[in-house]
Amino acid sequence: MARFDKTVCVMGLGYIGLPTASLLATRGYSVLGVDVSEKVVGAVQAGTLHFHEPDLDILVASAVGSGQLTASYEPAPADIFIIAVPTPFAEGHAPDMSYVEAATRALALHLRPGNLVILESTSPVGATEQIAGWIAEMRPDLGPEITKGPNRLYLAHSPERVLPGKVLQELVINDRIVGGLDSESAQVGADFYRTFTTGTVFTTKARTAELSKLAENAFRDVNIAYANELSLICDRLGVNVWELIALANRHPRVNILQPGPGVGGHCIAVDPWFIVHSAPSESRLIQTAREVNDGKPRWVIDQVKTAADRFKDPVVACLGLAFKANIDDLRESPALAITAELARQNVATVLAVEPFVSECPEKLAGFANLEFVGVDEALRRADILLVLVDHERFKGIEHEQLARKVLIDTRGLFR
Ligand code: SAJ
Repeated sequence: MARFDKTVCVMGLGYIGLPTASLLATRGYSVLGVDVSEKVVGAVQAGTLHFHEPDLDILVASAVGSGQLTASYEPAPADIFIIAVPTPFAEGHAPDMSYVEAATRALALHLRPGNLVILESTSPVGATEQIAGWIAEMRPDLGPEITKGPNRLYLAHSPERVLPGKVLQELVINDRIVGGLDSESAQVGADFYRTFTTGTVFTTKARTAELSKLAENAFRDVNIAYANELSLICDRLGVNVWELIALANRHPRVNILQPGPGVGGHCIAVDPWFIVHSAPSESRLIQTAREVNDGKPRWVIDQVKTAADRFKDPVVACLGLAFKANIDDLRESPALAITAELARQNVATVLAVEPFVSECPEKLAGFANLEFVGVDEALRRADILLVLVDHERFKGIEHEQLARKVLIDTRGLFR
């Protein structure tokens, strides 16, 4: 395997930064991972994981064990800087760039001429230009224009596109877009990605790369909204939505996605708003899709309320809290929100089940009418089974275990 004598500083050791840092380290780069969280830095220094992602534990242990990956709270001089910090939304769905700004200002102090700075965080259009502005402000010594002259830097945006649950495969095999502030930046960035990915690396302008990432996630959101809207229509018309979609998808040019309890995660439920925020009157469809998906949890709660009315002291088992199948990620999870809301509104005694999490999540703590239990206990005690996540573990539930229970299956697990 080729080895690279370059140093990389990865800002943010989360769901993207940590896998990227570990992969680079095992490819021979000397990598410093930087994070503000004590828990995260401590875990990485010990060669362990602070979240679940298939096979990542082995990669992190090997990267740290070999001495190629270290973790710290502060950046240090390097050849390449990667920014992989969160970009949530703030008030009014405006993108919150404060983490990107803090990371940029921290690394700016360590920049040297010829360095490559890559923004991987999903960002609104114009973010890479903003980064250039912050660096220029911090480092006037680099010249009036930081991507020109003898002291020049290379600045690019390369949006991450990996699917949680398949991060390690997709980091390597996915095609990548590298959008530079100028064509040299794009080229230098692309050459870097070609050293550790097998997909095709495409170069473009930074703004195009930024919008491409947002457009990809908005595309998925709009398509999921279509499936969710169909599920409401089917319910009204007495049609099984799962059968309907399976049959419609037999058409050679139709590929409808699956309805669910709503859209979660830190990406699809967030990124479309960045488009809406920057071009509100032109993004009506994208906005409506967001509203349709955000409205789905309410509809599910209403279904549970209707079912609960049939029992004297109803017990509802909420199967799954993660935002999607076979992961432990609870961020922006509609399953978690629905479970909390059922307890808050005292709709029933709530049995929360999440095989990927060992302790009751903070958001569910403190409800007297909620218990965090295992799947078998939930199946034994529940009057109403609310399937919120299609975890593999739940697929083993036998039909006899559903007898005499009301089944509300938002994922079509028992279609
Ligand atoms: N969902 C449905 N029905 C479906 C598919 C998904 O309800 O048919 C729900 C899921 O349950 C989940 C949400 O949508 O709550 C999002 O899940 P996902 O699997 O569609 O996507 P993420 O958020 O895990 O990852 C997405 C991916 N983007 C696209 O597929 C366009 C991934 O490639 C990106 O890297 C990631 O966002 C990101 O980080 O932006």
